Amino acid sequence: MVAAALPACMRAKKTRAVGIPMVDLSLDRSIVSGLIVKACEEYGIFKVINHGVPWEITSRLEAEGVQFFGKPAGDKEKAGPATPFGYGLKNIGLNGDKGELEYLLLHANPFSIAERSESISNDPQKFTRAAMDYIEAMKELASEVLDLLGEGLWIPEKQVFSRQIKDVQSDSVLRFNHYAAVKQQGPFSKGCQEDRIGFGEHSDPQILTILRSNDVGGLEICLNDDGLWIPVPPDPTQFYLIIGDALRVLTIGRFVSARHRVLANTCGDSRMSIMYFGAPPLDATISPLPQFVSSQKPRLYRPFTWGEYKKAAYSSRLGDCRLDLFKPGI
Ligand code: GA4
Repeated sequence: MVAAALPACMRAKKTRAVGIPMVDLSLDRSIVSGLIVKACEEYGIFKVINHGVPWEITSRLEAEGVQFFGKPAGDKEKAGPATPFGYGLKNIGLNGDKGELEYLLLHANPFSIAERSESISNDPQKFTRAAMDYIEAMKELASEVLDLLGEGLWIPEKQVFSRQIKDVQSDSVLRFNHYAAVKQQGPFSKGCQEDRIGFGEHSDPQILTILRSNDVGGLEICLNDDGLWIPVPPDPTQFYLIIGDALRVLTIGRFVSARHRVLANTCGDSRMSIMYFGAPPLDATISPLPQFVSSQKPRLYRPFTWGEYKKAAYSSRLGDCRLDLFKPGI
């Protein structure tokens, strides 16, 4: 493939120092809603501080993740393979994508968590409690941010986004990613490799992602077609919110679904991140809200359900633009 045919981000290795927007959720509602709308339009990612999630909830789940990834390979494999849920090692999705990581992918439904916990932990009830408390906290945070977005966009029914992820049938997902540090060994080691792809470039298909990592970096976002990757500094005490494709479609492209990737360096420490992906129920229709459609901004895609979009995502490769499949006439 000629270099020019690749998306700009994949052609270039350069990075750019840009501050990711940071929003203090304890400020006045009208200020916060304006700030997050702007961040979603310009970046598709922002950090929240004063988020109200108790540290105890985050640290308990982090400890469960550390304990799981610290197990012998044979024990971890008992929780796999990830098809798509379960333990995965290097294989991402179902179509041959690879990354330098191991992960646990879980449906956020309480019954599913309780069932999976049996193969994940020696104390399944403790794991289930930690995961469910975290998921509840993430659902609350995501709903609050989505309501603020509804307000900032002056949508009459301000819970139009949040009710999708609050629905008992919501298809939300919890994910742990572990990028192990590879220590340099022996006299022939060639130093650190700084561009091993941990998780390749993609946008998240869901409505909203909440990401939290330990203090090891690696996450980068690509904003424009300028080929520059922007490092996202790790901050274990705060959360990054990332706009997914579904919210991009609902706002007819007013919000950007941030393309991101993770580099796994061979020097330094291991990175562990935990993501909550807030999704609608499988039968929910993803179609732009009427107030965003006009003759100047016609709808770009035919209406589709979250289930259809998820199926398209799982039939594609990581970096593919799955939305093209929903253009009228295709
Ligand atoms: C990206 C966001 C979430 O991690 C995820 C991923 C999923 C998987 O790893 O199983 C996908 C990927 C993600 C998008 C395209 C498809 C599906 C791997 C892949 C190649 C859980 C999700 O929902 O979509």
